[in-house]
Amino acid sequence: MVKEYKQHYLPLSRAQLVDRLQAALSAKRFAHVLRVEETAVKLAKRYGVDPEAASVAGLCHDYAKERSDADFIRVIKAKRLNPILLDYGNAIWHGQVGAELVKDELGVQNEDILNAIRVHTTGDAYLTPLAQVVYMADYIEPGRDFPGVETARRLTKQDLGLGVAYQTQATLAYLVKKGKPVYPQTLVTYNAWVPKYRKELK
Ligand code: DGI
Ligand code: FE
Ligand code: FE
Repeated sequence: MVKEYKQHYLPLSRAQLVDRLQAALSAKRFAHVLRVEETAVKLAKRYGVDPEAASVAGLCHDYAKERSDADFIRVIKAKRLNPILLDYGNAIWHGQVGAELVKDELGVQNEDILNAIRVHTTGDAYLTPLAQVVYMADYIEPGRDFPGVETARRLTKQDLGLGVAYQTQATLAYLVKKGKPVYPQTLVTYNAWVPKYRKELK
């Protein structure tokens, strides 16, 4: 576990950051965020990523999840983010737009951390090792229970990129099955990661 931060990724101690998250989130989501942090730190140590960056990104990844649609729409317009975001909703906004709230309200400046938060739901063609760690920690944290989660945990331990490919394939299949709108970046992630790992995913 990361107890106190030695690096200044944000102007808060870990304890202060945890308090801010507790105030911003339901008890259930707050507990999820703590489990994602723990899982992200473990994966970070395994894969040579800075555990403090993994801690900050894991804690902050769902910071904005309970914000109103009006808050997100205001940020999309004020910061002139990609207007196609307006065709989506909270599922996409809490990461892509939520990263802006993490920067402005929590004071996180590190671009790798902000980007890992931005892409934690959709992925991207290129994902830094930290972004891969957060994407996978969110999916396999010990509170997750869905068909395939054990496979996801095993593959992620074996090869981080293979875990990314597994989650990306499963998420796209789920969205298609449910007839949900696919954010273009989610398709970009699929094309970049899934064919490359096709043989190991069988
Ligand atoms: O915020 P969490 O629930 O912890 O996890 P998350 O940020 O990975 O969100 C997962 C949800 O987001 C899951 O229900 C699938 C959905 N999602 C992922 N990609 C897309 C998407 N929803 C839509 N509509 N379009 C996408 O491209
Ligand atoms: Fe999320
Ligand atoms: Fe999450």
